[in-house]
Amino acid sequence: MLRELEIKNNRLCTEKNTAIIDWIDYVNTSITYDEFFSKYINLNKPCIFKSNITENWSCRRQWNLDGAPDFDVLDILYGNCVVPVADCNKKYYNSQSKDDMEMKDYLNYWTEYAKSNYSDSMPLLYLKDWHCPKLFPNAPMYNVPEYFASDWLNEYYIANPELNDDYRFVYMGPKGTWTPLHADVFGSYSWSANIVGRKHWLLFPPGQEDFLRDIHGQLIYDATSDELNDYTKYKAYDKRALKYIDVIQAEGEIMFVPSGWHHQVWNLEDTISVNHNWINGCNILNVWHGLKKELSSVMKEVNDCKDMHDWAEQCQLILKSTYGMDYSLFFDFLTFIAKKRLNVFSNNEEAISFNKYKFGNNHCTFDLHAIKLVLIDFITDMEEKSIYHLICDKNQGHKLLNKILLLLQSHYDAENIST
Ligand SMILES: O=C(O)CCC(=O)C(=O)O
Ligand SMILES: [Fe+2]
Repeated sequence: MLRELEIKNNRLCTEKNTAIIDWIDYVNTSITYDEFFSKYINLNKPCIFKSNITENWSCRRQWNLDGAPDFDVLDILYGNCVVPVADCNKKYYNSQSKDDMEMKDYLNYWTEYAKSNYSDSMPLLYLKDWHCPKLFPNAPMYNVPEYFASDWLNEYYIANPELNDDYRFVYMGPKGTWTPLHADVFGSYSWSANIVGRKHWLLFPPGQEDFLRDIHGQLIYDATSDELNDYTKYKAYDKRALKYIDVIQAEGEIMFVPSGWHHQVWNLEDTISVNHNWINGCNILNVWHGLKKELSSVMKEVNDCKDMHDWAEQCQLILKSTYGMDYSLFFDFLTFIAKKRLNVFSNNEEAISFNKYKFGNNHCTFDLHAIKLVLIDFITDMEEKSIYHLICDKNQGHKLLNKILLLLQSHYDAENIST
């Protein structure tokens, strides 16, 4: 039985409140879907869900033995998997150096490291961005809470398994492992649930990261580093003016990280978390603006080769390899979500998420409205850059936009008649 998720207001609020907030709300499961959608997702404000939200997740019993990771169970379940592991003491560009490892070797390292009392002489290894839920689709270890169900990114990848990707991850690491300052991929949101242990978060409202850039515009790697006090390098840094949230997330709690908020995270003890990155109608414009900006800077970078016959294609290849997304993928993604929502009205189909939820008509209209706004600017940008025909075979961009416009118009007409 699918649970219907509906929102009251079907138009996107593009006027986000720009007041800088430096506190965080705690919410619990008595908040309705609509309330969470309008107060936190749409206004792009962080919050923490109290721990009862995860109390029925099977991984909270399976992976957790009296508040510590159950290494024997993890070894039995996942020992033979190859997992991505970062070395927290090795900086690689503005991130950590990463390698693959067998899970059993990682677990051996972890138990040895704990036995050594977290000795500085051993490496500090953090298993992160592991696509565990994709690898074990038939052994669901958690339920995606309804609040995070409007997740176009995972809806797209779960429905297209041939693409072999998604944004559902497990993180695990000993006390002291950490993630340097960053904002999430493509301007997505994230939610992160602690299955074992606690995390310390610093969250910076959008714009505050500019105080943490050096004179070349490069973001500092560690927001707590003394280097920030070097005025010749970090001219914009002003300790007293900087606004941020400093909070500890307890076991079982879920952190909602809004789009474009920079953050830095430490595991305060041996910790395991589940984390999704997600995109929906409230942040798709941010995602689009990020992609557009990135292509413009790629084009600028390789401007001296502009005479090459396949210059535009090469720019897309660079964009895909450095940013993880190019215009064709973005267009395919938008088309997929738009068609799912259009089919609700034209074919009486259901728009389903995580096999558990379906979106109500207002929600689908809201989604289509957001896609319309993006598509108009996307098509203009492609036409200006003379790449429309490269990305949109058979005029698909305009055709999709027309379908959306027709549907929305018929809706608004119906609304006006009934009011
Ligand atoms: O838990 C971590 O180490 C990083 C989590 C994170 O960056 C996120 O959830 O967006
Ligand atoms: Fe993140």
